[in-house]
Amino acid sequence: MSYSEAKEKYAALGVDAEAAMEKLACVPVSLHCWQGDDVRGFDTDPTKPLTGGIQTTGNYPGRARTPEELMADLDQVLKLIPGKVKMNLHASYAIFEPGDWADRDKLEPRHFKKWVDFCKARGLGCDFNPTFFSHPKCDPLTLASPNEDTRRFWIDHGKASVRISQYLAEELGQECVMNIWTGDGFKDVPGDRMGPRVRYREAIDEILSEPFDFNKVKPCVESKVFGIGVEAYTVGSAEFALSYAAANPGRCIPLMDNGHYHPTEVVSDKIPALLAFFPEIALHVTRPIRWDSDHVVLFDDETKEICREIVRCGGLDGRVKIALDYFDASINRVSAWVTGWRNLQKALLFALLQPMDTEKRLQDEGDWTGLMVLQEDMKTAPFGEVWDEYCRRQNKPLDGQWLPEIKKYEADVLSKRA
Ligand code: RNT
Ligand code: ZN
Repeated sequence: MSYSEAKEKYAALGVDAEAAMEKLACVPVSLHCWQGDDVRGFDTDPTKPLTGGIQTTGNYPGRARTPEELMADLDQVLKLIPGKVKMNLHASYAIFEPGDWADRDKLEPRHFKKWVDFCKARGLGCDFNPTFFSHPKCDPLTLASPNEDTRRFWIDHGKASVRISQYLAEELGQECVMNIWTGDGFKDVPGDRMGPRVRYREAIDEILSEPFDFNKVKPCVESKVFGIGVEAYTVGSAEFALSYAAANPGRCIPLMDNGHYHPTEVVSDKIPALLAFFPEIALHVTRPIRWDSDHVVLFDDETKEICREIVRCGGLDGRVKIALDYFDASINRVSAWVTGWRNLQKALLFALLQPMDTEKRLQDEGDWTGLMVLQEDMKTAPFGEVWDEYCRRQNKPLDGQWLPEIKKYEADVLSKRA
């Protein structure tokens, strides 16, 4: 079947394939820098293990070890993915001139100047994340620590991050989503659950007292159910993060990572619930397997359902800030980036190609028979033809064409990294 035949088939169902492709091409999605180097960053000893309840597994050769290597890998990714890219940086990816190393509480916008140049040269916006993990000042808590000194250090890091986010937004002319996530929590049954949460709330209050323009910087708090080594209790639980955002309109928005809930909960269903109250929300799209496993995003049912809800709720016009968040060290890292990105684009395009007006009408009329049949029919509609056309129009390789490029890059570049 050709694209024009596919387009006709969709048109007969009341779906405009041209409009779907045009819409998707304008939706920014954040590409996480941390897939390229297993969440190591450049500001601490790369031989030390990750802390904060997150972990990468695998030792596939070719991890990026320097800013230059990471940027080269990102350029390889950018050649192979359609859609509108925004970078997503962690504070630990600061780039220091010789003799200008700064600890996280002393970071300055200038430490991200090279990233600004990178983004400007490629027309990208940039999101930002303070890094509250994998650092000697984790005691092991950060913002929720009972230790005044520890808390002060991490609050100052958060404030520095607000200033850096404002700088990124101003330099790049696009809003900067600044996400606060800490792995603060306990391995075993706590003796005090509220104390750490009150300290966390007060610490975020202090961080967000740093001046910023809410039109440019979108602070969020990301919740989590548990992490490795912090199985019993997480300070920034779902209720905590959501309540913080609800209590701070115009200052903070909620962020949901679909790897951070109990296995039978789905973020797809939470999106419309939150959008009934919050003007803006943010997402980390990942693939959980049984727990927060941060696997590469697939074109699977829940990814499709998440995208369907984003589209249905009008989230593509800025209300939903979409970011990828996974890290796989067991396969070619460039391919992990490309696979997850392309699958999210596919899921968004697939969502844009659903006859949502008809579905809504059938539901409101109580025609559940018709709705089920229509939804099942749509599963075999000629989606692949539209996807191929979308890639062609963006001058990006079709499925089946990009892996050879990555293999070549692996042979020429990645395999030479000892
Ligand atoms: C961890 C959170 C967090 C991190 C990144 C690196 O469980 O999902 O978003 O993955 O900040
Ligand atoms: Zn996340």
